[in-house]
Amino acid sequence: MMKRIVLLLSIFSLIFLLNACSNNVTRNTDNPLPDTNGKEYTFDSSDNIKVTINKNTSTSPDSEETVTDSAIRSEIPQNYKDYIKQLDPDNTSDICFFAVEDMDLDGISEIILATGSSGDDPFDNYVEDLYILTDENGVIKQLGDDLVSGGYMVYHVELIQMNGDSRKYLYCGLTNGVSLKGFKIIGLKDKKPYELCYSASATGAGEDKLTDTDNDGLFDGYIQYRSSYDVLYYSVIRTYKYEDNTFKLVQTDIALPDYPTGVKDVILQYLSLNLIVEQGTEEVNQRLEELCSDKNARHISFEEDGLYNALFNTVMEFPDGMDFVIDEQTDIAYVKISYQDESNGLHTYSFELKKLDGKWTITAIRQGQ
Ligand SMILES: [Ca+2]
Ligand SMILES: [Ca+2]
Repeated sequence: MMKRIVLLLSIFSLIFLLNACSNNVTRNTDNPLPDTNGKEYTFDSSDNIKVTINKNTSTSPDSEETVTDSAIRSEIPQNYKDYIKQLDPDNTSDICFFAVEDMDLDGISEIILATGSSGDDPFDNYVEDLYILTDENGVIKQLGDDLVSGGYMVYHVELIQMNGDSRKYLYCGLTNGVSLKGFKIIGLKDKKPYELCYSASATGAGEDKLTDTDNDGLFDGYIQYRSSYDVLYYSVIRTYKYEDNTFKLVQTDIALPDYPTGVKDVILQYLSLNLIVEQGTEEVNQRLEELCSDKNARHISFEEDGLYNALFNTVMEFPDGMDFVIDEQTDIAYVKISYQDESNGLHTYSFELKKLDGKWTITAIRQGQ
């Protein structure tokens, strides 16, 4: 009986430690990951004993779970603490994440340790160092470098699993502390950490989130919300899907403005959508077809032609935009545009437009004329 009480107390203290350190999902403050609905995460200790933690509640694991005394450690081994201390002697932060997990499924567990304060609120948390270590018969080694690097702060660390992939990955929530949330996912291959995915807007504004569409705790993709200058201030949602160990863009959705009335605005909207949209939704593709009926124009790569800056300057009414020469008649118009790319190369296009049912539509685009 006494042994059982000690065991239960140990389980509670381990749960408390892991919850307090890694991610307190019972707090409903802006959780960066979708609700995993009580999914149970398994931490595989170096003693090869499994301890299962129910993330959504602070109750003890089910009675039938395999738990032994040796696996229940309410403290992180001192030699791990000593090891990371000598990696960064000036770091006085507490350990905020600790897990033992065989990330790459090679049969050897890795030790994941982070210092700082990691929780759900991106603006209150800060991860200073993040390490993946190995412990082979007491010999501790670091795999790769400190995984906190790059321009954005890491505010959250968590072990995750992707759909159709039994390996474990390290999710790092990223923020600039103000207007941006993104993430990177770190995997392990041949004992080296690598970035499976990095998704955070370079503009400092945007929100990127992992998705778990069937809510089974395995992530199947991610979504990027963008509305800054990188997407010409349109509201854009890009959806990526995880397949064959890689993320693929499957859909771009845009909050479409009204159909433009003027000749110039039809061209500007067509060029803007053309630059922003890849894998558009049906609605977005339909708008593109309404704006331009010239099927051959689909093959023109305005992106390769360095259009973005000139288009941005034109839309924002800044200097160094595109030059327009417009010959507009009753229901037909001829427009020539020219602009310089960043290397001062000159580009020209000519457009023919027709007015059908009161709407201007581009009927032909010719390059270099
Ligand atoms: Ca391993
Ligand atoms: Ca899923």
